[in-house]
Amino acid sequence: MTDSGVGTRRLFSRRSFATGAAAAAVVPAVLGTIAAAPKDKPASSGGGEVRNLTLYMEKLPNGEMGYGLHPGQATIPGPLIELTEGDTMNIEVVNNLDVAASLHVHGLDYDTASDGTRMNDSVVQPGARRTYVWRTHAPSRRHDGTWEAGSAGYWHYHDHNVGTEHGTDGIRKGLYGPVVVRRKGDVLPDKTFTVVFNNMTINNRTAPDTPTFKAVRDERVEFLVITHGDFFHTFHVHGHRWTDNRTGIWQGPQDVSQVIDTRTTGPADSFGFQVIAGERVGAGAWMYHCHVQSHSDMGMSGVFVVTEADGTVPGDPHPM
Ligand SMILES: [Cu+2]
Repeated sequence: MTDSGVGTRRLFSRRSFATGAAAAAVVPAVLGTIAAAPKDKPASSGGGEVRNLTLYMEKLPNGEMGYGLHPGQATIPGPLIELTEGDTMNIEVVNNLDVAASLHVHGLDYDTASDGTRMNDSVVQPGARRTYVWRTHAPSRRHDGTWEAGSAGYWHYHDHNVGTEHGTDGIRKGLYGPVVVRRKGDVLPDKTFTVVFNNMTINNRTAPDTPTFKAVRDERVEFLVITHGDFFHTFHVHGHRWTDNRTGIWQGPQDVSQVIDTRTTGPADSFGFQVIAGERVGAGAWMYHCHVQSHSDMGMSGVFVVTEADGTVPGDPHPM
């Protein structure tokens, strides 16, 4: 008990100061209000808004690669792209890399021309730009009476061309990012944290350089977990649990979904959930990590810091 407590404290105290800015840099803001379509613009085929976005693919100083919303601001993971069912997103991708690269999304509707593969001539040459179109839809009844599910969910995008025709090197070097499609009426989080298990890293980093996620007690926090690479992992966060359904929010006594605090995840898998920071457990430094023991020991671990409203954490000698 004492040993683990001391270890956590030391990790937490150092990280609170040393990695605050870095942590913020790898958790880009949600794109809640991107170029909403004016009234004279064509409506989305899904009945929602048409939005336009520009993404820059760039090399980072250490040789990694990332997507960013502005030149020189690429991050790993790339920016969170948020849509509501029915929306269409036109994404102009500018390739500032020295290799051909692309944008491939999971879970949304797109034509083969927007699938990001060289097979369909859907890649962007160095110095060039290309617009990918993502569509989404709400649940609906088919003509035969069965239901077609909507696009709502926790998804992700990544390169599909660097290194191999599957983007293996691009993904390994950081060309990936989160997507969330919401259903109208969904409860919105106060903040979203993206955790990407990419081979033996979290967001291409290992402890103690993994992201520190910060929230104030009682804030509604959303985690979006994505896996890439060659291994299976188990996402676990201390002190918090969620429902294994689309949103992580329990729908009431009729909801038979399992309540969990760990979930196994494999390559290209993605899921998300919302929790109330510190609910029933209080403020504190709560670990999140892969629960495959050798993986956590190799650095697949980070800290979710829940502060009191005044920014302090009980027992912490160095309040933020
Ligand atoms: Cu793991």
